[in-house]
Parts: sequence; structure tokens; C-alpha cells
Amino acid sequence: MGRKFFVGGNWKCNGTTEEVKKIVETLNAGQVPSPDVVEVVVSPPFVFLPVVKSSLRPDFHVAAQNCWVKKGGAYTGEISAEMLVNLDIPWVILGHSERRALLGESNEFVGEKVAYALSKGLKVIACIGETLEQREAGSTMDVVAAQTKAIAARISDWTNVVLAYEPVWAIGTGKVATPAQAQEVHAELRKWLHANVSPEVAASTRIIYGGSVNGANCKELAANPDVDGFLVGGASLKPEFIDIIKSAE
Ligand code: G2H
Repeated sequence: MGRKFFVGGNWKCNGTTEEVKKIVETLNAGQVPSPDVVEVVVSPPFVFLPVVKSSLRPDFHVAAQNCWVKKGGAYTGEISAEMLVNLDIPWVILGHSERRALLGESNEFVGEKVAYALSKGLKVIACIGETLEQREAGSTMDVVAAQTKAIAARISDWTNVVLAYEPVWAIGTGKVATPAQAQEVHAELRKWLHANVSPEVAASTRIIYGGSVNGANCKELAANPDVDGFLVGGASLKPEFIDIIKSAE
């Protein structure tokens, strides 16, 4: 079976009640391909998850932007996977580079979070990607392989995992990876999955691209055989997110 195109909107730490309402109105009015063609998941900050979930069109789904690494308890400020399940939030983004860099989340910690979230029934958008320094040193594949390995070592079922390749140098910078750069890493990642997990997982796991995707560059990126969709930040707050969803066709 082919891999269904996936478009995620990562709202990051943005939005007021009024702005969120407007974004949802825009999404609800958008003409997009059917859910057979594209899976759309938007990820508002935790505090807006219930209101977005209850007001969003039924063919779009919601994701949290993080969750705690194990069962809840005395972890001030954290949100557990169990809470997301309790609220019927189907997806969670884990390992975003902003959390890796700013909050010191290691490959192992992210791997543990992915395994725990999956074990509770959540679907996971797992983010990986190299810094500019690492790319210039020629270690892009080593970095993303190590990040993927820390996940692969802790899970056996990849059905509910979407792998988001987000080169750190392209995030929020307006400096998008070229279609060839994205395709090259995605193809290498698929090869890595083939060799280190299984041919089936390599063939079926969606590898999406993130980093300054917008309405103008999405079509060319989407045309690559190993680019199975996008994780969109800044542009997911704007009407052009609808154009990005349309690039699935
Ligand atoms: C990468 C991306 C969304 P942006 O972080 O995850 O953000 O599209 O703003 O670069």
C-alpha cells in the first residue's frame, strides 16, 4: 500500500484565543483533497488543544507538541501521555529540535518518550535533523541515523510513527532545504530503516520534511518520491497552510 501524504501544522508557542479561533475558521473553510489522499494534523499549544479539537473539521486531527517520558505524577509542568489519551488527542510531536536544543532532550530521552507514547496508544511525529555545523562537517547521515537508532532501539511497531526530517538550519530561517537535499536525506533514511529495522518498515513509514515549508515551495518538495509530506511551522498559522495541504495531489 502506498504511503498516504501527511501534513502536520506545528503552531509552536503561538496564539491567543482569538487567533486560534481565526486559524480554525480558515482551516474549516479550506477546500482540500479527501482524507484518502492526505492526512492533516494540527498541533496547537496544550492549552488550546480542547477548543481546537472540538471546533476543528472532523477530517483534520490534532497533536500535542510534547508529552512526558513516563506515567504522570510529581513532574511539575509536564503533561502525560495518559492525559492526552484521556482527552482523545490522537497524536503527539516528540523530539522537535527546539526541545532538543533548548531543553537538552537527548536522543535516548526522545527514544524513551516515543516508546512510552506509542505504548499508551498515541501516534507519534518523531523529529530528527542535523545542525548547520553538522551538515558542513559532512555528518548529516550519522546524526540522523543516531537519532533514528535511539528510537528504533526502543520500539518494534512503526505503524503509528511518522518520521519528520527537519534540518535545524532550515527551521524558521526561511532557508528551506532544496528538493534534492530533502530527497537525498529521506532516501538515505529509508535505506537506513531497510537495513536496520525491516524492508516493510522502510517501505511503509512516512518520512516528512520540515523547515521553512510554505505555499510557494511545497509543490516542488512534494514531488520527490521519498518526501511523504510536511511538518509546517510558521506557514501553518497562515491561510497558505491550505495550499500546502493541496500539494498532496
Ligand atoms: C520546523 C518547522 C515546523 P518552520 O520547526 O516543525 O517550522 O516551518 O517555521 O521552519
